Amino acid sequence: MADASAYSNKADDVASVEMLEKAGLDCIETCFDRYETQKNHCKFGKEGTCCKICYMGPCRITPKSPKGVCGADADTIAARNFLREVTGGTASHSDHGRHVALLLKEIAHGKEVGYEVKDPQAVVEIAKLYGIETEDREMIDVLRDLSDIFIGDFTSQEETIQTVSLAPQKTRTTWAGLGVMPQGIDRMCVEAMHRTHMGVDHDYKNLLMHAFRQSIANGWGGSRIASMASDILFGTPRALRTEVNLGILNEKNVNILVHGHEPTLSDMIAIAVKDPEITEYAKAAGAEGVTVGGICCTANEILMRHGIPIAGNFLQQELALVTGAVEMMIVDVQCIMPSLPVVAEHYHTKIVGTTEMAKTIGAEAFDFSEARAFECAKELVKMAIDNFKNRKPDLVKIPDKKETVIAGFSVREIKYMLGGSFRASFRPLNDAIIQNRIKGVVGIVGCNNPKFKTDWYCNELVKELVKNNVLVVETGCCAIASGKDGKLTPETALEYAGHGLKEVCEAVGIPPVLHMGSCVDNTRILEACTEIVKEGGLGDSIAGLPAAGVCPELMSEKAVSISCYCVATGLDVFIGHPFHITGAQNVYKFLTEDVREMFGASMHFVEDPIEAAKQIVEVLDAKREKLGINKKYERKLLEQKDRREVA
Ligand code: SF4
Ligand code: MSK
Repeated sequence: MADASAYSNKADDVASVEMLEKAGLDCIETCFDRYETQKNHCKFGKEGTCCKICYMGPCRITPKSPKGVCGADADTIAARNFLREVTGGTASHSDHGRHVALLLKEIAHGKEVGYEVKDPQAVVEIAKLYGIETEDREMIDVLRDLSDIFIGDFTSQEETIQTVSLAPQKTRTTWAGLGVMPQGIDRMCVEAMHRTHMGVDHDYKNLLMHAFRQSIANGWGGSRIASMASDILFGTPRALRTEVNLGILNEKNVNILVHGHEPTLSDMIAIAVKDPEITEYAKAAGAEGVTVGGICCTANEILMRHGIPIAGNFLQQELALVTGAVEMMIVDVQCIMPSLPVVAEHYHTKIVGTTEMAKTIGAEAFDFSEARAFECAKELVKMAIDNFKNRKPDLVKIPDKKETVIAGFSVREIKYMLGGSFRASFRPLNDAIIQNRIKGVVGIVGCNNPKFKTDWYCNELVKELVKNNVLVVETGCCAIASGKDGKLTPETALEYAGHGLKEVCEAVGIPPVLHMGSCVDNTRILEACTEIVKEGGLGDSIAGLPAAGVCPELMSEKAVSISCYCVATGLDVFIGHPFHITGAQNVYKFLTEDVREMFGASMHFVEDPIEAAKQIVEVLDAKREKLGINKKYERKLLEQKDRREVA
């Protein structure tokens, strides 16, 4: 018999706990069980002092053997390992961006690709950022120039990538002075692999500076391109209301989950399920309809643009299958656990892989053709409906737990919410920060990790920050965590908010925690910071803003790259547990202290969320002090006239 109390230590939301109990009863092994068998982690791996990049090794650093066979010490080894992690993150985000950019390029060149531009206004707005002429030109011609720039940023050999020009001037001057302006994204990744090959770059500082340079090519390159190209293709998100958690699954419907990161197919699935033919097909199969839900960042992508509900975040991917009510899980790239087909086998769920480069043993491979995207999407939905008859009713249990969320906060939408359609701007936010109604802005991003009670760190931190009048912006699995915790609606979240933040959010009509998208969309946070700088009154660089980043439950290499580009941009980053660098004193000191001299920010590893909140508030206060705006906020009841000014 399952021990319920043991499971309640694993996750902060009751739906996950309920499914963990069911998994126990169904004899299903999940990542939570596997973590128990793996948790005595190898000391050398954890501390970053194991090297296996050549066949004289593997070498491990100990007090008795402080050097590898080649003579590399702990700092060289940990820095090389760290740079390779950053490379994994940069490559993943950027390859995602390349995929969408290539699709745009094909559209711009008149090819039949099964997609069209959903947001022509975004083409013009973004083209202007790059200085592309837009007056009296056809949108398609502008798009051709823009997509050439996007693709050029991947392949450029000697020129600095053009997307970096979207960063504030002072930030770019800092980078140029430090020699970390990135050339082509592909080159940055290849160079990292070369530098970390046996016998090349041995200076930990030189290696780590390349990690920052390459991460800039991610945040201010590949990821930024991914978000912009996706907005053009699939539409720039607008605020919308939907639901989150496993309770979005419907026992009477055919349930389809989309999981991964790339929106190309999932966006089409969201459209296909609305086709009346699909509804009829589902009814003929004995279901009342079709429910599409998302897991991880594919979920965030289609939530932001279609209001498709989210079933769960990273650590809920197996648990969603344990409901026994999922007919099909369609997976693309990143954060897909190879265990899914094994879990699915116990139920009736089909796991379908749709990407040639990402295959999982036991998953059905579906040949997704972008040129026939809509037909493919319909075909997949019909396959899921056909599987409805195989559902095992005695294995079905859907937790009765879901929360309402408001999401869709692109930068354009935030501007609109703050100022309305005629004077959309960040001015009201800047003023609220200057007046100390809002202490600052903190981005909480990233994953879940079974090393933590799922979502707990994020949820505690959010409450504490909001209480301290900090406006929180979120992406990725943390945004899903806050949604499950009821923090993405003004109604529930504002009860935790400090007076100043509450007043502003009430006047504007937004929650104090804004969902800005998937993990690749962290660049929307950089974009928002740039807008704040441009708006004026808060200094001339992102490093000077009362703003910071947090990655509570670091899991993926992408989060390591994200942390680097945030620090390089001047945002202090708080991480819930250390990177694999603790065995290398100089590397640790470089990332947590020395970089502050260069970028005006550093990394902080803080394992307790309340302590993290305290330190974050100190960082925000210090930045406010420097800006000369750290005056006490005097609370006064707002008259109608004042409310209009805030809004
Ligand atoms: Fe060992 Fe040096 Fe080879 Fe690494 S590069 S495995 S430290 S000999
Ligand atoms: S899905 S990278 S667990 S945020 Fe983007 Fe979530 Fe992290 Fe994957």
